[in-house]
This record gives sequence, C-alpha cells and structure tokens, in this order.
Amino acid sequence: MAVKEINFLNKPGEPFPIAVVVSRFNEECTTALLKGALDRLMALKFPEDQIVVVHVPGAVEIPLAAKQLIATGKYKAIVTLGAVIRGETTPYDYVCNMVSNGCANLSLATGVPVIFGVLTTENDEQAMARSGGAQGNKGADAVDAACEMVQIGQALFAKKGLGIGLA
Ligand code: INI
Repeated sequence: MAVKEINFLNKPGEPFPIAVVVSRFNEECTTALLKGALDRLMALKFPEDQIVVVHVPGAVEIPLAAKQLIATGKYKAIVTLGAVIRGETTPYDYVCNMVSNGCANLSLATGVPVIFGVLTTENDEQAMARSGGAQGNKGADAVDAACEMVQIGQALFAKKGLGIGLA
C-alpha cells in the first residue's frame, strides 16, 4: 500500500531556533522542568545560540511572552514550562484555563507550535514526580514534542520532501 505517513516519533531532525518560556511560580518545580528541557536540547545538539529562555512571573504570563517571541519571527517553536498546583486557596482553575487556552489559541492562530509543558496537578508530589522524578520530566517531553511538530509542519508544507505541498 502506498499510504503516505508522516511520523517523526524518535526522529528529532535538525536543530532549529527555539524559545523556552518558563514561569517562576512553584519555582522548585519549574527550575527542574527547565533543566529537563535544556538537557534534552543539549543532548539533541541544539547550538546554544539557537536557544532563548524567557522567565515570566507565573503561568498566566506565559501566553503573552510566547506571543511576543512569535512576533519576532525568529523561532520555529515555543516550549512553555510552568506548574499550576491546586492547593487549597489558589485560583487553580482560572490559571489553568488562562494558560492552556492562551497557548492553544496562539498556536492555532499563528501556525507556530506552542508546546504545553505546563504541569497542572493536585499537589506538590504530583508536580515534582513530573519534573525529573518518578514520572519523568515534562520539560524534556516538551522539547521532543517541539521537534516533532516542527518537522510535521515542514513535511506538510514542503513542496519537495514528502511532497504533500499544502503551501
Ligand atoms: N501561577 C502559577 O504558575 N502556578 C500556580 O499554581 C498559580 N496559583 O496557584 O496561583 C499561579 N498564580 C499566579 C499567576 O500565574 C500570575 O502570575 C498572577 O496572577 C499575576 O498575573
């Protein structure tokens, strides 16, 4: 069967200019997410001058920084990292909705992958488990997702290569 398949799982491809937006709120966790993302970028041989990291106060501020980075036209993907932890008196649902809708809308409106590496958990233990603990590191996973999505975009819009040529 000559079915054309596009699948870049475990095929990171060539490095590209990438931006990481990381929030400070729940800093222990987000610092570990950033380390996971940068370690993965280094392992994939991204040159340091292709990477920018922007620190913002909290998850709510992530979409605006991502939008401003996209507006520069320099970056092929934006990785967002943050930690929204329910706790007892926090505005968890509002923060989750603002950051998740903001990133999704931005990605769809611009065509630039805005990867959602923001943890949304019930408690600190769940968040730390996903920041380099028993459940891996969502920062590293977000870099992998960025590599996949950039290549999918290139494949779908390329006039050569896979030849789908939507552009
Ligand atoms: N920001 C987070 O990144 N995580 C949270 O868990 C959180 N909680 O729970 O309140 C949080 N709030 C701050 C918010 O992101 C903004 O920085 C703040 O509201 C200023 O706009």
